Amino acid sequence: MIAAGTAFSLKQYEEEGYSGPIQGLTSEEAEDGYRRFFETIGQSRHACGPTSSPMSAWHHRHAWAYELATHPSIVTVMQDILGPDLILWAMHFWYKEPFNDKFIPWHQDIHYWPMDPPINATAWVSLGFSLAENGCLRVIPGTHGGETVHAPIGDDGSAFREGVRPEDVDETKAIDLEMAPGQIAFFNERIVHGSNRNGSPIPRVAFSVRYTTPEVKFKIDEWEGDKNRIRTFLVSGEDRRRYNDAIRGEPPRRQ
Ligand SMILES: O=C(O)CCC(=O)C(=O)O
Repeated sequence: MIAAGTAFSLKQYEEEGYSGPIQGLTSEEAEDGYRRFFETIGQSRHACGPTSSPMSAWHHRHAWAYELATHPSIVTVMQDILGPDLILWAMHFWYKEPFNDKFIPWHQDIHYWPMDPPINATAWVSLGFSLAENGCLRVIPGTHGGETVHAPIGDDGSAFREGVRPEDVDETKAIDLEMAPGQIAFFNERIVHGSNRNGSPIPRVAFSVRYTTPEVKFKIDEWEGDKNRIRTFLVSGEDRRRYNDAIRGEPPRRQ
């Protein structure tokens, strides 16, 4: 069931590793993002299907995506979580077309990232409807206490090669974060989360943005992922340390 967006709770975020959803975007803003998403992948929203378009770092080149990534509803909550000095470092669109058989395995984000120290808050923003039927985001509250071993999944349906081992996951505690357009959930770098297949005709269109603080250094040279996906943008406050000047990004200009 989709809950009405409530206020962000820092207490819940700290105790359970996540909070939300809140109603962060207006329905017009969500609709605009939804439309631009399909425009960018060159598909009609009414006849959409699989795409081979890359889904990361659109905020490096599209002003509308940068504006979504730095929406005041996101920045205000990030300031509550991380403090006044905020660095936006990643954005990824999570699209599941109708009847997409891929699932996102249970995982902790910090397992994949080159951050030292590992400090991150993610905003996961639903542009359309995210429902159990189309594979909404799922979290297991309270699993952010430490890092858990990740191992190969061994299932062609998994969107990631590795995830948390089944014996370390208590799925009975999982929560479906069903969301209406414009709703946002916030979670930290250690909470165990994932999502099921889209078994419905409803596309699932969402994006996540990742924020950190200037005290974090990206060990970009050691990272085996696509190095172009990580750029640091100072969104509020100051960066006195300048650890990541070599990968600083420039916000795109509106055309
Ligand atoms: O969208 C999903 O189903 C998974 C999202 C996710 O893993 C993330 O934002 O870290």
